[in-house]
Amino acid sequence: MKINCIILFNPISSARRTPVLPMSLLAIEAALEDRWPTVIIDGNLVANSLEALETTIDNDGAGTILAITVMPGPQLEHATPLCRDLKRRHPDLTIVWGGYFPSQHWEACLKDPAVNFIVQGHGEAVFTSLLEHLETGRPELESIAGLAWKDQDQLRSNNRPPVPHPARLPHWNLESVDITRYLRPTFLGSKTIGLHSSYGCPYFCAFCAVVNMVEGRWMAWSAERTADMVHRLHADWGADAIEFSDNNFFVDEKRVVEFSRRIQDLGISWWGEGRIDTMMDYSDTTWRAMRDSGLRMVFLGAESGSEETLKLMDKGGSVSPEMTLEMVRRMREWSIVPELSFVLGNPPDAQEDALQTMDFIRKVKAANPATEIILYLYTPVPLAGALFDQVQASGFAFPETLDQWISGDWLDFAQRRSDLSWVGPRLQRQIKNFERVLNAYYPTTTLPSLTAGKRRFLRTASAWRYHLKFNAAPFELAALHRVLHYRRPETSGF
Ligand code: B12
Repeated sequence: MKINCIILFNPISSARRTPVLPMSLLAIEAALEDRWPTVIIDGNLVANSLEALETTIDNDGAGTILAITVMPGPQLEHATPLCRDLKRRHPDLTIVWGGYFPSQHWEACLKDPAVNFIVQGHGEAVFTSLLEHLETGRPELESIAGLAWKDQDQLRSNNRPPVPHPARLPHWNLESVDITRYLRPTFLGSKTIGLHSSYGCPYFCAFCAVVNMVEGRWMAWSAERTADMVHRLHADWGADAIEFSDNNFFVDEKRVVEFSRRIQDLGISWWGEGRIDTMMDYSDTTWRAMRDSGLRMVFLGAESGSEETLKLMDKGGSVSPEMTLEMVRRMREWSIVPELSFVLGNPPDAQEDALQTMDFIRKVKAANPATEIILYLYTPVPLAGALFDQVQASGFAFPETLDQWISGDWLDFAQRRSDLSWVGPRLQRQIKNFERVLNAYYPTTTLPSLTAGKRRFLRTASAWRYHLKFNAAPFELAALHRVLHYRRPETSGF
């Protein structure tokens, strides 16, 4: 086939349609090095995705590749009916899915008549080889690592692809999207934008989907390339804050110090994700360089207040509840806010596990009241290990079709808020009530609209509950949060 056009599509990724730079698609587009006509369409920015795609697809769709990035949850819910509709209208349209969801659940995706190919893992080389095959018949489909495809009535998945080194990949073409649409006001700055400067993470945490993508590999842009990108976004579009959504930005201390020094004069603010044990090993010189370069908050996986659970999670390294407390105390000295995420409700005894971690969170808050707390429920990913084995033994199984995956319960599951059998509704309510009281007594600092007065009012209204550990039926606090339009970053981004 002659490829006339490649449409790289970003389905709607949140109910609020908060536009986040579609970095997956910018990375894929850059790897194609203008060999084919390509257009990026972001469903979060167009009124009607079907109409927007229709204008780009000719006749029966022959020669057009629709390549879609799919995360679990809202993106899957948007992409599935959309692809089926487009396939009905353009039977010769070639549809390719890539990203976290199809990489982990390729069979459920490929079973669907609307989907022709799945690109698993980091897709730069995989997708390019697929396009070469579609145009010239070479390479053979079975030889393309990372590809899942239909061989007559058989579904086939080739070996996992190697993880490409981001430093050796072409630079993103920022002109391919309207950057101004991705600059957002947040607590970090008036023009905040997302960036991603590395692939992977060296660790194997049992609840994390990244492990399946990279199996412990971590590779990054150099400090120079990362800083140059920040300088450009600042100079050309006035970006004054950066959210590095790398799975683990802080793996390499030398890179972080050099990066911090290279952006120090920009006067921007930034945020990133890291590990407690890695950053506890950082020198004070590094902490000073990060602070002086505008680092405001670090997302850190504290995960649990229980040593046993951390072992069960294969957290690895030397992360411990004691080290978590040391870390929040140290960050207080550097006026950098720790944003700690916890995974609650882990088998075998979800109740005991959750109560232990909720108690631990009170110690964290006492050590550093500014600490941001994010609560997730343990949500299985297809990763062999003690945790997954336990939930499978209790009868847990992933859906086998897209229709099941886009059904209510599994959409909640994908957003880590579903009613999991080993947690049960009573414990789920206890965790929600604890979160409610915690977010009243210690309201998030990431909500610019929450004035000091409103924060004081929330704190006063919840003080008795927090000190008496009385979390049941916090309806008055729920009403207050509604009136104050309170929202948490983990559900709606900053
Ligand atoms: C930015 C982001 C968001 C943004 C949306 C971005 C968007 N596209 O509009 C927001 C904040 C809205 C968001 C929301 C959610 N997210 Co999110 N998100 C991310 C994050 C931090 C960065 C993604 C990114 O751009 N990476 C940079 C690019 C370069 O890498 P990449 O995406 O992996 O792309 C490469 C490959 O995956 C592949 N690829 C990807 N797409 C495509 C498409 C094609 C056609 C091809 C060929 C290849 C390909 O090739 C790319 C280049 O190598 C990732 C974690 C991460 N660091 O990657 C989590 C992540 C994907 N999100 C996750 C989750 C769970 C969610 C939520 C469900 C959270 C929630 N509780 O609500 C929601 C769901 C939203 C939805 N489904 O619509 C999980 C997915 C876990 C899983 N089980 O699969 C991740 C992995 C975080 C984590 N560590 O757990 N997210």
